[in-house]
Amino acid sequence: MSDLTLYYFPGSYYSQRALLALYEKDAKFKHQVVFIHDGDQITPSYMRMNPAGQVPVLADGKKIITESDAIIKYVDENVHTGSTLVPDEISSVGKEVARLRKLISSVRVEIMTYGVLRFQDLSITGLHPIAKPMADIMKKDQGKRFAELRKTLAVLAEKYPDLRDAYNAKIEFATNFPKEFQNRELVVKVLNDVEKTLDEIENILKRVKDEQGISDCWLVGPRFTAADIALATLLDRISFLGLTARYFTPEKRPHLYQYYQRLGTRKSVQQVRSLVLATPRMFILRKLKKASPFVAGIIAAGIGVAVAYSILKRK
Ligand SMILES: N[C@@H](CCC(=O)N[C@@H](CS)C(=O)NCC(=O)O)C(=O)O
Repeated sequence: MSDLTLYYFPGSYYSQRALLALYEKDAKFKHQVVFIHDGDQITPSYMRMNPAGQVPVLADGKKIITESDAIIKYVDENVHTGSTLVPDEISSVGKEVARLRKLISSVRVEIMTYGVLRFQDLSITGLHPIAKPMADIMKKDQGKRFAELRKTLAVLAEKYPDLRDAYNAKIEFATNFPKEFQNRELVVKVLNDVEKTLDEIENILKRVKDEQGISDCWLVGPRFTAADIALATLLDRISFLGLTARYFTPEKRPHLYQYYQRLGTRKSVQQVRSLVLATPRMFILRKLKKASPFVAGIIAAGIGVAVAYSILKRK
């Protein structure tokens, strides 16, 4: 296993799960950022790799793995460093990891995310600054945006007959999804349902702590597993949407609150968060590159020189 490339977008929920798995296993991999808000994922070359037109995708040489759960499994089985993320379901730990992943994945995170971006008053403390520009676009003319997307997809479906079904499936999604996240009642219900899921998680964390007698345990004990990867991305998304004050504070779900503080000290989580924070820089560089590859090269070289200079100065 020598030639891994992850196609992802840093802000994407499922990409973050794949990234966490790779970082947890200390895997060497190439980064290929797919700008999903610019339509990179619907280009014919990308759709041929993943007909769902979604991130993440893992390439291992010529082998392509789609779906974050499958990527986590693949990385776990094929990268022989780090600890086991998906224990065999024959064991009781394996069964519990599978049960918890299912529970956490039952949260309708797309509706939660787009719904709160759309109805920003549902956020308690305000969106993360990185989410703000996107939320503003969504507030303005999302009807137009989705209509334009459907038009583009229809043109592509016509032009590339081998991908017609895949593009048509995306047109269907682009027709139905806006109806869901623009339905305020549904968004409120999804947010209320999260309370129930987190109540269950809080009880589990308390039980594991009492039974195992350790205060710094993860979801199934001392070992960080794929269940923790699922929970880490959910909690980061809650924070991104300015909802932590609603769901976990020292008073409300204190075990979950402590768990979240501990997540922040974990290297893999820090690595993913710094990629998310670097997104605006990536956007600027991409725009420059599109405008003029020559100018972008000079700017990138300039950044390199400045970084090298500051490192030398520190020595
Ligand atoms: N079931 C897929 C879901 C992937 C997914 O929904 N990806 C989103 C970003 S989080 C995406 O690529 N959206 C762009 C699009 O659908 O066009 C997985 O687990 O990998």
